[in-house]
Amino acid sequence: MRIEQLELRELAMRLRFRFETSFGVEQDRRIVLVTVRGEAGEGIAECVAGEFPGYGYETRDTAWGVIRDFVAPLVLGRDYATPHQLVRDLGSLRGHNMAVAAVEMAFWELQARSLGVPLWHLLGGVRTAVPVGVSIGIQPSLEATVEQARVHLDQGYRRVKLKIKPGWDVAPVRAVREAFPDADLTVDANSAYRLVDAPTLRLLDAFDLAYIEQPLAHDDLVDHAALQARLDTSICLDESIHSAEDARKGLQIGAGRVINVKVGRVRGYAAARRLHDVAVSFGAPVWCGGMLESGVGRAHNLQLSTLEGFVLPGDTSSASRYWDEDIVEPLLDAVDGVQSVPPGAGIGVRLKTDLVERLTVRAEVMTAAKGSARP
Ligand code: OSB
Ligand code: MG
Repeated sequence: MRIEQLELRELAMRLRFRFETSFGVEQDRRIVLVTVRGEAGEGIAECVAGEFPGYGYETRDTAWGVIRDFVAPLVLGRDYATPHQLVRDLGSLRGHNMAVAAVEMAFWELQARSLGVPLWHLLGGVRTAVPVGVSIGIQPSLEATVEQARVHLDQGYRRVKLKIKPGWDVAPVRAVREAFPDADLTVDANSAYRLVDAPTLRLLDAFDLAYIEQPLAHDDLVDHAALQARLDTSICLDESIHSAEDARKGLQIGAGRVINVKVGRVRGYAAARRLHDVAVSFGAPVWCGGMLESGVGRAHNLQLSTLEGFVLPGDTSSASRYWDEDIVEPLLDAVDGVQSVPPGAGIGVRLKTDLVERLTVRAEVMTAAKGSARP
């Protein structure tokens, strides 16, 4: 399939809640959508690079520039039989995984649509319903934290993840655990601790957490292994894992026992699938993380979550939790903590084009040179 056109679009959207983590606060989001067009139609994906380089180094602007200046010239006018050929062509670009992933994911969507099948068929998924949890930002008080946990557990969510940071860790976890003795509870530090904080993190062992997500540095595996040896609770790696090879190394040295997979962070579906296979071979459970995506990104996350090894609830909670009005139909809302994978071809959702037009603050289209026959 020849790639005729790439379109970049930036949308301004406002979350229904203020989301505070150890690395910052967000509510006004800028969503970057990437559309890949060919003779057979189009495929779409969301680039998950943030507004601010607090989770990873990429931002919407670095991703935009990398796609326009480096990815587009490599893929426009090329004829790919499979997404793997496109991945190979982008192998010369170092880093910028979220930028590369967005184009790769849009091409998978295009391919699935042109074949008339859901994308998960091409990935080798095994389920059509995905259990999901929620990620709850740092709240102004313990009472508010317990209340947020209550609201979401009442809605049927299968797991509650609390964001923590130094000074906001044992107390909120104790409060929520006391209120909900049987809840599936986890925490996410987004790299806010150092190995010297091990005594504090060990206090969390008392609360029967399913895992502690990314306690140490974003680029570390070695100290995580030292910490894991001192904890009963499993460590789940997020920021530190950028590839299947990272996962192999992390699991091999015992840096954690669980992995949060985000397609954007690891450079696309081909890499996410390999990472998943590595984790399964180690007997390590994985789950699908979220990046406060619009319906486009979350529809993609659901496709990935259908793979066999995704045995823990993911962060793909309801559209109506994030947005007053999401940009896709059908609306991806969880029922009793389970998201059904929409049955349609590709990612199974359609853009609300009028709404997308209204939310757009920037757009750029790149087209293959006419008649350029590139193999
Ligand atoms: O660490 O998983 C994370 C959001 C933005 C950046 C990083 C993370 C998160 C979340 C929210 O935890 C997950 C979601 O609801 O999309
Ligand atoms: Mg995380």
